[in-house]
Amino acid sequence: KILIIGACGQIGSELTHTLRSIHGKDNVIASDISYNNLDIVNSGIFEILDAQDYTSVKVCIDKHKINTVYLMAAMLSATGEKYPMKAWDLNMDSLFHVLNLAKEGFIKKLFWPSSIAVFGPTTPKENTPQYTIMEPSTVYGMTKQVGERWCEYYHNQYGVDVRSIRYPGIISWKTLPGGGTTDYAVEIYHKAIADNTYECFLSENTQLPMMFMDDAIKATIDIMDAKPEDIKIRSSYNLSAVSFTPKEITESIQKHLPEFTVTYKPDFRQKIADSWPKSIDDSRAREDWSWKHRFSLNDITSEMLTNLKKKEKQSV
Ligand code: VAH
Repeated sequence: KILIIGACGQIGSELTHTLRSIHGKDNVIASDISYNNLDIVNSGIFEILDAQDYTSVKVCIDKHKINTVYLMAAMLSATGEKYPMKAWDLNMDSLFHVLNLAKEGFIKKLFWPSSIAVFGPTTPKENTPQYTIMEPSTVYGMTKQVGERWCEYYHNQYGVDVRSIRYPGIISWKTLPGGGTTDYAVEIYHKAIADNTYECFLSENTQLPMMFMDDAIKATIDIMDAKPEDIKIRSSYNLSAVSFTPKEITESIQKHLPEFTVTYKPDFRQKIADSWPKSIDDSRAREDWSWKHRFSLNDITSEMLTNLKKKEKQSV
């Protein structure tokens, strides 16, 4: 059986739905620290679980006879800069607990997300390689960098089957993201529909690697379904789909909503975004486990506007 820790979050919620459709509803246990996504809470087996509490995680794994865990709970880049020690404790404690449970044989296969946040201001920004300088300047990025080292260590020393990908910014319409720097690329669609205008917290030429949620979910499932011998990188794989700026996403929205306008008011998240790459070389993921993305920026815009309009009609 599968346990998703952080199932109420932006990626965790869609991972829950997709894994349930593949493996059957009762074979996927959703868990989170609170009931903050009623769609998830009411759509199958749900457990309140504090990812920082080793005993609770172990009890949940025993109770539901779990053998695969997706650890999707974390404090993201922007919030992590407001609460550095909380971000460190949450992101690291939760990872150590599942790595140790895997080492002790209670978890057979583990997924842990890394991020392009592992890269920092001294990293080459264009087509960032799989192996390169990594001096992350956010606490979140530091937790991802050291988390990758621990994943590789637990694999090499104890044979733990942990797999990881460095997610770019993820764009989706079903669940709002929380506390990220790339969240502008989700908010902009909601505001385009609601107000036909958006005040963007990044400057217009801030190019960042991004991906539609369906691509991110497919990559997550593909890497977990791959044969162990095909996963040759046990720190974390670079992964990319598209890269664009707020200006470019605005232009793609204006193809559907010609009157849509954006103003730019960069805040503290500009410094975080400026420390990250503009584009990523994900050739190793493409070679090792046949990764390829599907959604272009225009596909993303069309999906987002269509589904958000539908969602808005249902909610009135
Ligand atoms: C964040 N969405 O903004 C996350 C992600 C690459 C960005 O890690 O913090």
